[in-house]
Amino acid sequence: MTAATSRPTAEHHHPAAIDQMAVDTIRCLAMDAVQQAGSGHPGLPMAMAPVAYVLYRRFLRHDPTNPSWPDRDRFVLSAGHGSMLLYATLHLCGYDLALEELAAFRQWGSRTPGHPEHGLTPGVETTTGPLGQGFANGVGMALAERFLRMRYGSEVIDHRVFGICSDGDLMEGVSAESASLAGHLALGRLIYLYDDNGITIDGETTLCFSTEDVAARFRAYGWHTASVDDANDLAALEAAIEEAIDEGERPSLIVVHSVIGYPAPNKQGTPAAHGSPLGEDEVRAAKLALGWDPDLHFHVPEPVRSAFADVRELGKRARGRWSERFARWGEAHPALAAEWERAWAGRPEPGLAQAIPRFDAAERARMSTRAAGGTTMAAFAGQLPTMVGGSADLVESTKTTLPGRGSFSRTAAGSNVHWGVREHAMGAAVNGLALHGGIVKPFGSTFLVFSDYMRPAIRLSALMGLPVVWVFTHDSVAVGEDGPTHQPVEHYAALRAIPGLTVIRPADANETAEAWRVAIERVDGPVCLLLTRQDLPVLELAHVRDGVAHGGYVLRGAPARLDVVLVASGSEVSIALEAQERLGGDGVGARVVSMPSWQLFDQQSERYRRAVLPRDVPALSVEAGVAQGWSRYVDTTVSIERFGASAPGTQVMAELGLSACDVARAAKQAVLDAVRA
Ligand SMILES: Cc1ncc(C[n+]2csc(CCOP(=O)(O)OP(=O)(O)O)c2C)c(N)n1
Ligand SMILES: [Mg+2]
Repeated sequence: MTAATSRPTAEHHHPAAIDQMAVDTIRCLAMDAVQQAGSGHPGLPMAMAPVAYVLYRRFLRHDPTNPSWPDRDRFVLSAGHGSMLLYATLHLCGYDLALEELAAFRQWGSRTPGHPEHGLTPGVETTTGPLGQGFANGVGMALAERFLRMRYGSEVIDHRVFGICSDGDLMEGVSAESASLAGHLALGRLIYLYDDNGITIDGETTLCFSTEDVAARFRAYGWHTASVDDANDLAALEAAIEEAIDEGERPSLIVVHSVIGYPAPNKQGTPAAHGSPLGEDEVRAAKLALGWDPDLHFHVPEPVRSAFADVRELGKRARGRWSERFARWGEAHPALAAEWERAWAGRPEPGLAQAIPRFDAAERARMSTRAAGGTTMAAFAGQLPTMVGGSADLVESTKTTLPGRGSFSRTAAGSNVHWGVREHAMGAAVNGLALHGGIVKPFGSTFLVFSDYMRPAIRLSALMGLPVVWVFTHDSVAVGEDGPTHQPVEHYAALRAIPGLTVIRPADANETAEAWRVAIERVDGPVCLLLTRQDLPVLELAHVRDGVAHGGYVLRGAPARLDVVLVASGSEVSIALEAQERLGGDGVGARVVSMPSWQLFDQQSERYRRAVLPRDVPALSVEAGVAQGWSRYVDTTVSIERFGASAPGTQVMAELGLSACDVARAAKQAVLDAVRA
């Protein structure tokens, strides 16, 4: 009989003893789950159990029975490898996450995947695992909180964002970028606890990080910092968190010194505790060190279970008080309240369809799609009062300003965020805006070529199904003189390869306006708009706009006999139209299909797709990038299989084989090949 099993019931325990028992329960649940799964990360949960416990039991305003209450505090486990810390804590708090789910850690179909995934596990606010992403998501969440608080008032939105981050998080550039921005914008509702354990996978941080004074770096960013010498000192943790809350103005980083894998006697303090099960013997030894019965697995002592009842009770009361405040506020401000409801549903104000502009070729024959995008944003801005976003220091170029809506700064909650030259942080913070809720539509913009700098965040926006918009301009080698470093060629293919990301590359101003409408109306995933720097003809055809939602459509049919189909996207559509005329002159009947979006086209019926791309007619794609992937639609491709060059844009396009003449020649060859075959 061990000390643990002979312990009396809750009422005989000093509160401090209950605290300790609860912290140790988290530790044991984590050890057991990782051991049972045969994989996972026990070290962080064991060491940081006191931090999670103190946060969830004493500070976090949350209601386990209602994980999506708008004014809840957010918690972000940026060091997602420590997922068992979160799962164990959520379970104890009474979230809908049964002990069986913990026992099915990392198994197919469980709600306890290796790293936390938003939308899968109740109480998990974001998907992270790529280090640093969660940290930067939290910055976006704090930005959303400030924006909404200043728009709707603190009766209805007034909360904090807490998080735990690790050495890896703080080595990653994305956390540095976003911390710099958070400091500049004085996002004082943001409080991170840094697991300073001196260990990463490769060994001690003396290998590559320990020279850096992280706290000093954060102070230089404009953060408040504090430190706790021993992660097991609950009183010190509470004091540091209280101090961070009182700080109010600056975001806070609390450096918590911990021992990874505590109290496993042989593996604590070593990388061996990071990412693999401790082993049966070491788990037993660790449980014994805690005074627990080593034969008990997935055990939650009754006093601990009952102790967490107050978390649910307090949470319910806090949410109840909020609901009352919200109801009173709604009565006093019915119009704002209706707007709030739509915003939290991710919907625009009524009148979006009428607000989307039409472009008349008679008025303006040529226009870049970035300019059309800017005009469109200005036109629908009134329908999206909580739209927040901006550019990574290229707003003059990407033309993504919401006119009249001001800049977001430390003193004003404007809609236009100046992300600075921080693409990666922009991406992750835009995801955070969406994750927070109430912001319709968060967006980020830069040159297409720099999407590489934020690709991890784009990928996660798709993985999480977030309704964000990525606006990438300067979308081809036609940008010209800036040269190959600034000329995307592989980027269309790279973005289309991301599952769940709707990529739209409109052919003219009208397709651009329609692309924005599609983007605004999509509530379950990200949309990426690829827009040109250079002017393009404004297409006069009546059905141009309607076609976009179908992803691909017949823009201009063959005059008589159909010999070949030219399929193009974006700026190459007008080249295809020109080629069509040339071909007609030579007696070849060509149809031009505008294909702004593969993803949207693929969602159409087989019948529709076959009507656009008949099986028995040769088809040719025309796009100013690598051909990778086009073979699923066409027989032949006109593409660019190299990097671009520094020269005027029209010349680069022509030199690289993207003139109407080249397209017509390739089309004739395709017709010949089809006859021979
Ligand atoms: C972007 C990214 N690179 C690499 C990894 C793989 N990885 C997971 S945890 C980790 C570092 C572990 O060190 P630390 O963050 O200090 O966590 P600790 O071991 O102290 O729990 C690495 C490299 C990752 N998850 N994300
Ligand atoms: Mg570490």
